[in-house]
Amino acid sequence: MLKVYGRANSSNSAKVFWLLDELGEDYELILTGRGFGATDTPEFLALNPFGKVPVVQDGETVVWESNAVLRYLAGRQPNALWPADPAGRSLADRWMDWASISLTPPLTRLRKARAAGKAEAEADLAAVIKAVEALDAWLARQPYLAGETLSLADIVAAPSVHRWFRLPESSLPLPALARYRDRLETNEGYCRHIRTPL
Ligand SMILES: N[C@@H](CCC(=O)N[C@@H](CS)C(=O)NCC(=O)O)C(=O)O
Repeated sequence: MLKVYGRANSSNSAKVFWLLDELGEDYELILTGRGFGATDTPEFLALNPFGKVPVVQDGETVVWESNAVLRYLAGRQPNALWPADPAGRSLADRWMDWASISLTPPLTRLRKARAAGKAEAEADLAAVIKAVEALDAWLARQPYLAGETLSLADIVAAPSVHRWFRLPESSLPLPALARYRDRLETNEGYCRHIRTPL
């Protein structure tokens, strides 16, 4: 059986748990990471030299880096979450990469700085607002990031969308993004793995 090393309150692990639910895949969860199993042991570092979760072990194959894990898992069976046609796949890939590069890092830095009472990282707020405005504009055209149905792109963006709506600045009028969040909240996996633990 597939083994997943991770923890529920890790956004990158949560993406993997959600996808596995969407795919209806059983897996063995090995609770790992802050507060759970150590990531600095020789055994874990042999799986992921960077000592981070999530990691997926599928027989002889070990995959780390959450978006690579999502692509690996979605690629094992045909499914609409990561379309097979190059154009559809590229659209999902584009938004996965964009969310991981342009949305999540400034939001993470901002949240950490605020939690530590540091004002200087407020510079990241401008980048976050630019990113959520871009999301709002895109989502005014279609219900999900890569089209009419949920895809890996939504799974990657969802933790940051959820966290955006917990910031005071989320009172900014971004109606398409708010409708998107409401749409995600109708998904059982989102509620279970993203909204509840993060
Ligand atoms: N880019 C990596 C980041 C992985 C990462 O930073 N994981 C965090 C949890 S979200 C972690 O392992 N933190 C240390 C720990 O839990 O011990 C990915 O997407 O998988």
